[in-house]
Amino acid sequence: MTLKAIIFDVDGTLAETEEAHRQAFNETFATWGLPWEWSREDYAELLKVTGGKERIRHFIETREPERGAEILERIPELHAQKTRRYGEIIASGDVPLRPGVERLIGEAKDAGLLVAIATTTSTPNVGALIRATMGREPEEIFDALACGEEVEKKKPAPDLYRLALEKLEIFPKEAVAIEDSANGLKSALRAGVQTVITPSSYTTDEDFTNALAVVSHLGEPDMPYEHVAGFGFSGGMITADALRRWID
Ligand code: XBP
Ligand code: MG
Repeated sequence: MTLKAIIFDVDGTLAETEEAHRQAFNETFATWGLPWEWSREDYAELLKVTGGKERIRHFIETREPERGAEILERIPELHAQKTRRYGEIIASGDVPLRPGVERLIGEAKDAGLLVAIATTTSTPNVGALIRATMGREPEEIFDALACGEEVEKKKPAPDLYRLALEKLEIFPKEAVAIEDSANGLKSALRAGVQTVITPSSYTTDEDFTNALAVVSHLGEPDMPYEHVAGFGFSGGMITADALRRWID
C-alpha cells in the first residue's frame, strides 16, 4: 500500500513534555493542600497509566486510599487545574520540539502526505504545545487531531489511532505512527498502524518489539539519529521518503 499519512503522538514524541506535566501535577497538589509530590521515580512508574485523570485515580487507589478518598470525586476539577497550569508552563517556551519533528512534518506536507495527531492528552494541551513551538494553531498544521477526551479507552487501546484514521479517511496500512512509548506502540499496532519509535527520557528501557524501527530521535542533517533496532537509513534521518519505502 502507498503511504498517505504520518500520525504523531504528542507527549514524549513531539517534545519532552512529561517533566512539565509532572511539575503541573505537583504544583496543583500543593495548591490544594495535598502533601503529594511525585518524584521522577514515582512518575516513571505512574506513567504506565496513561491519562492524567486515570493516573491520579490510580495513585489514590494504590498509595493514598484514606487521605485521597474525598478527592476521588473531585478528580475532574483537580485535573482541570493541572491542565491550566501545564498550559502556562508550556507557554513559557522552555520545552522545544524534539530533533527532526518540524523537518519531518514539513517534508510530509511538501510530499502531499497527510499529518495527524493521536494523543492521550487533551486538546488544550496540544494547542499549548503547538502554539509555543510552531507559533500556529494545531488545526492549521495537522489534517486531523485525535485527543484523549474524544475516546472511551486511552492508549494502549487502539481507539485513538482508529479515530485518527477515521478522521483522515484512510486505511491502517496507509499510515505510519511516530511514538515514544510501549503503550503508544501497542495502541498503534492494535489499530494496524506500523510504528517508528523515538524513545523519550522516561521510556528508553521499554519493550519496542514489533516496531518498524527504533531510533534515538528523528534526526536533523547536522544531528543524525542513533540506530537502536529495526530499519535504518544511512543518512541518520527519518525522512518522508524513507517511510514511504519502508511501508510500500
Ligand atoms: C501521555 C500521557 C498523558 C500525559 C498527561 O501519553 O499519558 O496522560 O502524561 O496528560 P501518550 P493529561 O504520549 O502515550 O499519549 O494530564 O492531559 O492526560
Ligand atoms: Mg507519548
